[in-house]
Amino acid sequence: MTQNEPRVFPPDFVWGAATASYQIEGAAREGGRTPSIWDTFSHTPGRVLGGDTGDVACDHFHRFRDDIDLMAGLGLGAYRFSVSWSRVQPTGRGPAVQTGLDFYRELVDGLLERGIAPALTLYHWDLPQELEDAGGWPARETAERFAEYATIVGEALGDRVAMWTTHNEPFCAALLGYGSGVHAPGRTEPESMLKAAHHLNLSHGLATQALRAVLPRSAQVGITFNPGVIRPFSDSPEDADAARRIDALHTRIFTDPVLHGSYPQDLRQDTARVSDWSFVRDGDEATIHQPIDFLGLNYYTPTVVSFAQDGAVKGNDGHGVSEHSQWVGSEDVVQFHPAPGEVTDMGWVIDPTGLTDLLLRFHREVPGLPLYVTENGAACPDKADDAGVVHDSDRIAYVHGHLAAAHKAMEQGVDLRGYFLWSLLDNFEWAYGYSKRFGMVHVDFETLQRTPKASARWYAEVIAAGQLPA
Ligand code: IFM
Repeated sequence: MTQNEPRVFPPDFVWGAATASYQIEGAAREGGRTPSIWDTFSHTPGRVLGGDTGDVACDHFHRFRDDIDLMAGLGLGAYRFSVSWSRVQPTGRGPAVQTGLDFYRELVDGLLERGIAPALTLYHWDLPQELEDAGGWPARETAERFAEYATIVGEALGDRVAMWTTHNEPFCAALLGYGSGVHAPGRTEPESMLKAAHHLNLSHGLATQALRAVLPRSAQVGITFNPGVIRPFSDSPEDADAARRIDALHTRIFTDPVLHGSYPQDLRQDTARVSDWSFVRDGDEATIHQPIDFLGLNYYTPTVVSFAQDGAVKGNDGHGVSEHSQWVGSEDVVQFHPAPGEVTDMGWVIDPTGLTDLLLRFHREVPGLPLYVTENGAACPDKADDAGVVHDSDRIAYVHGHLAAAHKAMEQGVDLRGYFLWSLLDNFEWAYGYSKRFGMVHVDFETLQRTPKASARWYAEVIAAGQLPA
């Protein structure tokens, strides 16, 4: 295919957009909802830029009907959202709260009425604070509680939601939450980080079993990862080894047990000085290795690493990986480098080839498993004109480039079923608060008014045409 030909997607390709509960819902203290770790973290001075919190966020809890109208106006075929555990089972134990479940039932019904398929994620990082107080993800019991929560949500919505995801980016929940501490709950405990990763994996296995027991047979169950696209700085064997170490810690710590049923031996060796991994019990890896119906992949930017000559861990890849790479191996051996090229407002280099590489990797690793891009998008320094419209040609170029990269992977045989743009709305970007805008719909955080950006209109045209313009 030449540069000048439009890229046509299959007629049943799923065109979606994604959000997450804590980033958009607000209504933090309504309907019996109790604090999650992100409520606690964001209310702790110094944790989130500008002291921003998700107390109000986009107020989607009250405005979800308007937001569904916006989605319908764009012609979205699917909407990926997450459920707030604290809203449906406030203490993380025991009976569900009906008002919480009613909110998600109304949301799902509203989507279905407009012909938009709901794609539900059970966990996008907002653990009920009570469970964190009882030990959080480093505690094995949290995995068991998660399976109970999965049953509650599965029983409530299984008759109307066809696409179920257990976790979004467990990398962030474990490594950023318990390793580097830049995300909630803000702990910096190397062994807890590894335990958290294992219990997130275990909870995926247990929740998948729990969902299968209550969902109709036609329901699709999967998980979303944000695997690193790790590139060695040079061709040297030392830099290849640095890339291997970070790939193990960032990606294979999750993908190997989930997709293949065992932890990588090299990861166990690399991390031997912080843990003997005795928290992995007999049978755990088999439990984690449940059959899944699809794999969700999130991609934003690649990571470049090298061997650090002087043994120091340096640089920052923008994800916080560097802050915990010091626990990989018996010596501190990895240096992060800024990848060359233009960057988004997050400082993340724009490199669509990484998406093609990522899709091809998992196409080869798990042949026959349908893939979705469950997140991809750009934070841009948006400026509204006098009419309040943002002309975000930078975001359009980013999405265009990445859709073309996804199409290229499909030409090479990748079974890619859909693409979810991150994000529908500007929202609470975790430790960056409201300072970073990823939305294709602008949100005025004073008035909460929504205004579609140029990218929203562009995406609607792509969806309507089912193809990317040349
Ligand atoms: O906003 C986040 C989202 O919650 C998870 N994936 C990455 C996005 C951009 O940082």
